[in-house]
Amino acid sequence: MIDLSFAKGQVWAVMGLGKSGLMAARALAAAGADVRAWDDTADRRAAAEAVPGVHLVDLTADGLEGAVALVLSPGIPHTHPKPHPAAAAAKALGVPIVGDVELLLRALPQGAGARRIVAITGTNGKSTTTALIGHILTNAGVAVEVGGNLGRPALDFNDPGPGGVIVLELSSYQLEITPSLAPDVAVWLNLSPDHIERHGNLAGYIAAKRRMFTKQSSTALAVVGVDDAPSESVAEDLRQLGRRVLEISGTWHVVGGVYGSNGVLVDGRTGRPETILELSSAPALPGPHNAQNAAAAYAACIGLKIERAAIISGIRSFPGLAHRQERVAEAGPVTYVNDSKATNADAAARALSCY
Ligand code: UMA
Repeated sequence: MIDLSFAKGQVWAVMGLGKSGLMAARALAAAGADVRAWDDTADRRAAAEAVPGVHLVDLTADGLEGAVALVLSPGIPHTHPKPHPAAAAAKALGVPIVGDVELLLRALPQGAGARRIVAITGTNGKSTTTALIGHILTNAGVAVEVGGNLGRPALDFNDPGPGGVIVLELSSYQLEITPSLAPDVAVWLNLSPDHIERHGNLAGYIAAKRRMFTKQSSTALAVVGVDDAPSESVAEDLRQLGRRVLEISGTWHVVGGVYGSNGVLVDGRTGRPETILELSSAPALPGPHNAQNAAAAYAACIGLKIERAAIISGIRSFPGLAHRQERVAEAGPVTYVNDSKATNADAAARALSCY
């Protein structure tokens, strides 16, 4: 669990007691904060009641007075389709709304010995790319913590220590409530319409995702997939701002970038494209969308100065994710594949296109 001792003696409010909220309440209470927590579901409140130092207070009424911030679970709306009553109350009182990842970032040491942050977003492929980067780094002997939207809440991490890396999958919901985010390597995979009900329209969804880059320094690296028009605009805008951009693709040759094309992963950064590996040697990464994921992971790890040989061996030995292109059985000529982690039609289409 992350040490949140900066919050000792302060009043913090936590709305939503699912995976991320319950962990936030636990971590704040363990640090000696006065934690006021609430969930609209009685079962979830009961789970929190057992945690020493966590007080159940209805945050939709007057429980927010004096709170440093409201830690809102990512699945709870604060703008569209309409703000949850606790979020509306926080806005009325001027109490900032943050997410659990914000608490993680505030807890980590800054300056010399700062932990390196790799953040991954995009409509599809985030979980695979996050897990793949984590696997490559572990394989290369780097101390690493992996999670976020992938499933393991950020405050469940252990501090990887100086030189360690934190790899975070971030959804548009999380990006909206993580104002301190300034990743050393930011990975943007792709963009297609999703979660429109939560962001009002496509522009709102894109704006939430773009928060990935808002506070990145000019020395940090932005890895951007350019296989769709909105993502190409992101790369162009970042270049105009003077940011370090490394373009990636799963389908076509990107001049100066990293790409998977015709079954091979190619590093074209020097202008003289070099073949990195045959993608068939990475059995857990079939199809063009996984070529993009492999290109993104390669580019991110190059940005972290990992040896190329270690990256290649990590891509090859990646075991894949459960429920994502997972071969579960073969019966005669029929192979059964579990891809139930696909959360939208586009993701399911990408998976089917491999066969
Ligand atoms: N709740 C209320 N009132 C409401 C709505 C919800 O009290 O009006 C309560 C529920 O009763 C529940 C809690 O809030 O107890 C749920 O909060 P949550 O939906 O934020 O879920 P968590 O369990 O905290 O899981 C969250 C992420 N969920 C969402 O973003 C919806 C998980 O991503 C993430 O793995 C987890 O934190 C750990 O970081 C899941 C997801 O579906 C996988 N993400 C979306 C996606 O990938 O498309 C964005």
